[in-house]
Order: sequence, then C-alpha cells, then structure tokens
Amino acid sequence: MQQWELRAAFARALSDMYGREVPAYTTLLRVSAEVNADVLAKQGAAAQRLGSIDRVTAERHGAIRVGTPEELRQVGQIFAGFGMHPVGFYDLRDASASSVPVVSTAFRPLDADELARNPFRVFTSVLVTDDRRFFGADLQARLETFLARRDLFPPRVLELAARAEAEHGLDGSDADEFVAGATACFALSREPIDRAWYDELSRISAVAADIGGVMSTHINHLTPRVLDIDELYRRMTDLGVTMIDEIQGPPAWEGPDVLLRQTSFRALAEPRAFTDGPGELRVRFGEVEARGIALTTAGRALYDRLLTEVDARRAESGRARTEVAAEVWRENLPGTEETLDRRGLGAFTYRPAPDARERLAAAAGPGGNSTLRGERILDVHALVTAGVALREPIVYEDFLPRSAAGIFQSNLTDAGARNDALTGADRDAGWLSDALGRDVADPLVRNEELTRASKQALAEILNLETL
Ligand code: OOG
Ligand code: NI
Repeated sequence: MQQWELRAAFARALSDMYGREVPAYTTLLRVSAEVNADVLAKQGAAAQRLGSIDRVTAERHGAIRVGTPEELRQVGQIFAGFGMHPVGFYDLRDASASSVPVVSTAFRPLDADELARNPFRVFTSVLVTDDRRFFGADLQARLETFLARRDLFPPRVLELAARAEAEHGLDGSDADEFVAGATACFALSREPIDRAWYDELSRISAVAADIGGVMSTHINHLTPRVLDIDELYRRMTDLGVTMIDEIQGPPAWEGPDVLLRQTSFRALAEPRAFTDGPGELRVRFGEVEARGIALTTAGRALYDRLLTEVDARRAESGRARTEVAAEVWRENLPGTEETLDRRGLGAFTYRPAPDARERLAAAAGPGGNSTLRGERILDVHALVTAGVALREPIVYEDFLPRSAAGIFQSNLTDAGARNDALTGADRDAGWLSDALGRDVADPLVRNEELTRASKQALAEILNLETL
C-alpha cells in the first residue's frame, strides 16, 4: 500500500472507531453528506471549485493532545508513516482567555497530488508543563513524573511507521497491522483514572486534565468538511443538537469564501472508569468545517487587521460579531476571486487552458508570442483574462489559532485558572521542530512555492521568459 492508501485507511479506521464511541458524530456525518449533496445538486461544477466531491466527502481532520516533547516526537513518526508532515505553529496559550496550556501544529500531506488523494490532517497539541502561568514548580514536577511513566505508542507501531516513511508504503499484512495499531493508540482508554489527580489538574485547566490526568491519549474530535456550514448549523439545531453560539472564523457573506469556518457541539458525557468507581467525563465533541481559499502573506495580514477592526467596532456598538464581521468584510475584502488575486491577497495557481498555445498565438500582437495585444506579458493576469491560462484557488489546508482557541474554550465547562502575572515559557516553530526532529513547514511559504512553480511551468509551456 502506498502512503496515501495507508493514510486513507487510517482516516477511515479512526472515523469508524469514533462513530462507535461518539454516536452524535454519525449524525453529523449524515447531515454533512446531505448538505453536500444538496449544494452539489444546486451549484453543479461550482460546488467542486475547492475540491472534488469525492475528496470533500472523505475529508476529515482529527485532533489529539500529547504531554511531552518525546510523545510529540513519537506521534510525529507515526504520522510521517502516513505521509503527514508538521505544518504551522499555533500558540493557543495566548489565543484564549481560558486556560489552554498548549502549543500545536497540524500533520498533513504537503504535495498537491497527495492532498487531492486524501487530505487527512490531525491538529496536534502538546502540553507546556513549564509555563508558570498555569503550573507551579511542584505541580510541574509531579505532572512530568506522571507523564514520564506512560507509553502512548507501542514500539512495533513506531517501527512500522519508520518503515512506511522510509519505503513510502508497506506491504499487505504490515500495512494492516500499522493502520490497526496506529488507530488503537487513539481509542478511549478503559484504564481507571485517579480522580484526585484528575480533579487537581482540572482546577487549572480541563485541557491539562484531559492530557496529563490519564495514562493514554485519545482522538478528541473528528471533523467532516461541509460545503455550506450555515445550512449545516441550521439543520443540526433543528435536530435538537445544541451547537456552540456561533460559527468561528470569517463571516457568511456574498464574496469568495476564504480560510476556514468551523463550528462545534459538545459531546455527551461518556462512561469512564475511575480508581474509586465508575464515573463519566465529557471531554470529546463534534466539529464541522467549511474550507475556503488560502490567503497570501499580505492577505493574512489584512485578515488579522480585520479581526482587530471587528473587535473594535463590536466593543463600540455592542452588535453581534457575525453582523459586524460581514460589514467589515464587505468594506475591505474583494468580492471576486479575480480581484482577490489581482490585489495579491488570495493564493492561486495557474495552468494552461486546453488550447493555450493556439489562444496565445491568436491573441498575440506583432512582437511574437511574448506579447499580448502589443504589450509584453509580464503578469499572469493578462493570460487569464485572455483565456490562455486558468486560475485555480489554493484551498486553505490549515487552522486558525483564534478559532482553535474558540473551539477549545466553548467546549470547556469552566475557564480554569491562569496567573498572567507570572511569565510563560518560550515556544515557537523552532522549538516544535527540535522536539519533533522534523522541519515544521510554514503554510504561507508553502503556498508561495506552489504559486511560483505553477507560473514557471506555465511560462515554459507557453515559451515565455518569465511570469
Ligand atoms: C484542538 C482544537 C483545535 C480546530 O479545528 O481548530 C481544532 C483540540 O481540541 O485538541 O481542532
Ligand atoms: Ni478541530
């Protein structure tokens, strides 16, 4: 089995397991599929502008949380076996008003063809045990001692993962063993939980307890992709599922969808064993997302400015976030893909139209095929306008720190305790890379590479010097 087949099998196995563990997830999958079918019927080809319906239907992201740099390194090895690489650095400690003492990355395929085959990604967080805003020295020591005693990932699974990575796949029974073994690492454990220890951590942060209060990790949620998240939200609410207050990320508006919109609901309490008898915990939830066009560095900077603007106007007027955001969006964001691209805000690739050379020759002026209507071709937009090249949006394959913090936060019962008078611990993408022993890719740089490579290929096919 090639890595993408392993990855697809892993995503399916996790989905089957999560469906058995969390029944509301199955409802979410059904409603998502219904919404997607309706959008496809109504919009036809336009519905598949940001991915084929097959990709979108199979698409999931999961979330897991680990406790130590060593656990992070091991899980990075497992994901590498599935062709999933660390992309992006998210610091949720500062993105949230609640107590969320973690930093995160997402493991996902990097290459466009790998993403098209199966884009499975896992948002992965690691506890920051030395952050004094959350953990005093004594608690930190006990937490680290507890974490050092656990083995989340069996050596055999790690060995198969390393082989899958080195050989870009695995044969027959090894492949099955790897998928089953890796999936089992993320099942909810039946091992009894020490209630006093769990409660002590819960008082600081429910997330800390979920990670450091138990001897195992588990898949925390598994998120399908939907083509109309506003409709999904309405339908789930109609079914009696209490969703969080609003959809996170960009507002609903008439222009192009950019980045990522997400919403979630709290899962039911699940029975868990405790050392002093049976009990229950409510730690998992359901989430759904709609993906839009990725932004460039300039587009992302604009997005971040718009968030600040939305906050400011809300503080002034007390109006609802969604309403204010739609207004700010209309004032500042281009209403079409073309302008998003021309203003350098959206991330796109370009490919030759089916009869690109003929079209270029037909449109070319007297200076030969490096001119179009008498002007030298210097930018790709002229080629798109002349129908020589086709513009294709790059899908946003990553996450948003504010939304992630919102998802964490809205599924917690209380804010926990943090002392902002004390200093935190330094964490950045470099720290993550060192812990993982792998480069953490920067999604903005990655998309720039995709854009540049597509322009270069186009220039070569059309015999142009450069674009
Ligand atoms: C991760 C929360 C972030 C998302 O989609 O933004 C996330 C977690 O709960 O562990 O999954
Ligand atoms: Ni999520």
